[in-house]
Amino acid sequence: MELLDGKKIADKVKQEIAQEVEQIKASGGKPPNLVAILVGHDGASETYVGHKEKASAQVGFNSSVLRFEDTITEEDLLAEINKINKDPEVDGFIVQMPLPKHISEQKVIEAIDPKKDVDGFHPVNVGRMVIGLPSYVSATPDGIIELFKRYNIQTAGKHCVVLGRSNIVGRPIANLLSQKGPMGDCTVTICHSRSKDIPSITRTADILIVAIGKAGFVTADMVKEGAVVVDVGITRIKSDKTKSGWKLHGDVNFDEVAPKCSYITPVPGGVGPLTIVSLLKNTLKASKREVYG
Ligand code: L34
Repeated sequence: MELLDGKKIADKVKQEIAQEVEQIKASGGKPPNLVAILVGHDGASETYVGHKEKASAQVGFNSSVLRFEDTITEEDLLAEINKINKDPEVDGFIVQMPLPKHISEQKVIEAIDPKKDVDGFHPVNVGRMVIGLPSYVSATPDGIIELFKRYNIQTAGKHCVVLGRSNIVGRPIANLLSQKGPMGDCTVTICHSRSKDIPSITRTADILIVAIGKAGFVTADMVKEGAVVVDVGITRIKSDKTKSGWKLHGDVNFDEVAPKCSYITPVPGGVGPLTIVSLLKNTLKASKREVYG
């Protein structure tokens, strides 16, 4: 069993990005500029946006967080998004999800200029991704592909089972892995809450990607010997054994599943750090006008 060390790979990719930013600056260009909008004070969102800020600084980007209270109206938030769409100084921006219940996430996503949508959530980017046109690919699926590339994991002809059909993870990763070409050519099965006999399906997976948000859902009996297992889930459970008072749990019961795997991601330190790095990659692309010219 080998660990897919997301932290290590993320550090390497950040170094590569930092070098490129250095070159841009050396030749008189401006560093990429990323803005993150954070509404309210959700603990996990604060952590994730904090990581995005820190990583942006590490690679030499300009970045800032625009904070709003969770009392902001949908109308006002949409107006703020419009301002950033028009701001020539901003290359890319994201609105951290989830949003308070009175704000439509879909409306917010559709208000973002696809050219600045470095989350790759806008229907234009999703549609372009699906048909293989240049696009911003959402960060978690892109991070998983990056991890496979760096560990030389073969995908062609493999059966990949994806647990979960969310717009930001399950559906796009299933799509990417089924596409023609390197890091694709998988036979893909998507399972979800209405699937029947999930264990009998996951047992046929050469590659198992789990993104359902249920701590410890995948147990040893659900996994084939030698499978590659990617755990996207992060559930915070109260604990008196950690400094922070929280322990993070993946969707996979790591201790019992890991011995059966050829490769497996840990939580934390697996997919999470690559999600951050893929956002940086998209922002660099945005500043170079690589996707839309
Ligand atoms: N708009 N909303 C928007 N874009 C995104 O790409 C996200 N996501 C998801 C939630 N909402 C979003 C993230 O940023 C999930 N996500 C995310 C980002 C970073 C990490 C995990 C999820 C991460 O850094 N994970 C660390 C542990 C962090 C901790 O201590 O809690 C890890 O090692 O897995």
